[in-house]
Amino acid sequence: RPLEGADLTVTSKEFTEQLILGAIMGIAFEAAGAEVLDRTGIQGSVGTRAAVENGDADATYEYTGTAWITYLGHTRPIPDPRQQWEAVRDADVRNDITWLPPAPMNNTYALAMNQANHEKYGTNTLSEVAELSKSDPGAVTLCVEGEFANRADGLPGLEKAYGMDIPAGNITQMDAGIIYTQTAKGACTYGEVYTTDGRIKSMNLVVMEDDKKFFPNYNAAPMVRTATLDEWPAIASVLAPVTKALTNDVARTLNAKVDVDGEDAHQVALDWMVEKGFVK
Ligand code: PBE
Repeated sequence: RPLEGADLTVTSKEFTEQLILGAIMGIAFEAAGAEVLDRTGIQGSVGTRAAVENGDADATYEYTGTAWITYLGHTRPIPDPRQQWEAVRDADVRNDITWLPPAPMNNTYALAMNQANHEKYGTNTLSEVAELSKSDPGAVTLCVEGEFANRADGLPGLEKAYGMDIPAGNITQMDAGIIYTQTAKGACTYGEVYTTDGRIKSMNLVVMEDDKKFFPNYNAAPMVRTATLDEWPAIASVLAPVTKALTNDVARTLNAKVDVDGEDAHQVALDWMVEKGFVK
């Protein structure tokens, strides 16, 4: 077993998809013979990144666009997903972080609304939301997370890119999970959602098209400490087939098992790893 003798710590952010991806990574390492310490579930992107930078963790599944804009400080996304990943990989060398090849899955931010509001306001694109914010300022109320409210690839950048001007009083901050129920209820006209979240479908929400391509690609990819990878290069070949299997459909299905059906994230990850033959 290629990772026999390795002690590896995996981390993730606190939301469902991240808990599942962190569990998948840990299970892959264990199946290859490593001892794994689970430090998944860290609050927020910045704290999770810090854990990998300072050695509290060896590896995580991170999103390319998140690194490019939020960690590496760039303002313009690179439209091609592969080139976006390459640019992140190249830029992070100086931080002693190595990016392994990305998954097909792309979990981007979006604004979504319930069916009744969709019929009432008829918006289908973010440009139309921007128009509505000018013609009927009271109509555009938002339910968002604190992180989205403050990230350059979140609300501040979105407002600038689309020329939206949303009064602070129209914006309510809440935890990611609560946004879906509040949006479905119509407590806010638009909720900030993740496009691979299982609740978009189960709650019948309508996702606004990012017609100006403001949001970057957010392909999930292993972000690993270079020192760890130098010691255990087999990490790359252990993760490669697993990462390749992570499509948007897989992410949505696994996320829904947790957020819609109430299953446990680690169990969902393990079941999938067994089903796919990554764990015997
Ligand atoms: N995302 C969507 C966020 C949350 C989910 C990938 C843009 C992130 O974790 O960076």
